[in-house]
Amino acid sequence: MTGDLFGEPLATPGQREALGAQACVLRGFAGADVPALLQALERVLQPAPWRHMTTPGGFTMSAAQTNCGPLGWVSDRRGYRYAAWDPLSGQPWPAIPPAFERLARDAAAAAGFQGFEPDACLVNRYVPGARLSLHQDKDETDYEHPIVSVSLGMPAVFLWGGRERADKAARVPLFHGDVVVWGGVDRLRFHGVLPLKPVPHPLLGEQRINLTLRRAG
Ligand code: MD3
Ligand code: FE
Repeated sequence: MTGDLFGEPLATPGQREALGAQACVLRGFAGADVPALLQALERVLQPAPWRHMTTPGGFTMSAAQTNCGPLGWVSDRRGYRYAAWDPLSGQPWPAIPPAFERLARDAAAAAGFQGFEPDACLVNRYVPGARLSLHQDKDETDYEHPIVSVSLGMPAVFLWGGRERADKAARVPLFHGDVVVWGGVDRLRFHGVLPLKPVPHPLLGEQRINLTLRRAG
């Protein structure tokens, strides 16, 4: 089912799907905020444009990335880590736009995590064929805080695994406007994104953009 807001297809807003005891999809939760999020993203991209980072193993990531906030996630031959400076510009990352911060706080609260104050926002951009292989998010200082992820543009199939890499992963479709909140016992679950299929989105064309807000430091 789709809702339609200014010509943007959205998942039926207000539906909440549990992925685990402390992880849930808030369908269409970004709803009316989408234009403000995209405008704010344009301002982040001016000082901190998309780039393809290198993994410690020497591979180029298929998703392009950037960051905003006091800390940004970076990867290169030396490893994965959070850094206060953009290695491309040598400048601090741009600030987290208020529209991102508000949405993250509201979504976290709706999922039962009060008082979420992110200090890092990783932005991933997928084009057809781009993917994210199964991994855990373990570069943050404290796993007590939830993670809020906002999906924009083309749909993707999210892989939702278990606590061991070998655990069978469920496939969860994520649509434009969906917000996912993960925390507590589900914080260290393995997860990934299947290669994107080319299904152009009316607003964003052949791309999927994912905002991932975290408390990293
Ligand atoms: C599930 N990004 O950047 S949403 C990542 O769609 C990442 O771009 C995906 O996985 C994307 O690390 C997935 C974000 C996400 C983040 C943390 C999680 C999903 C998670 C932690 C535990 C379980
Ligand atoms: Fe992740």
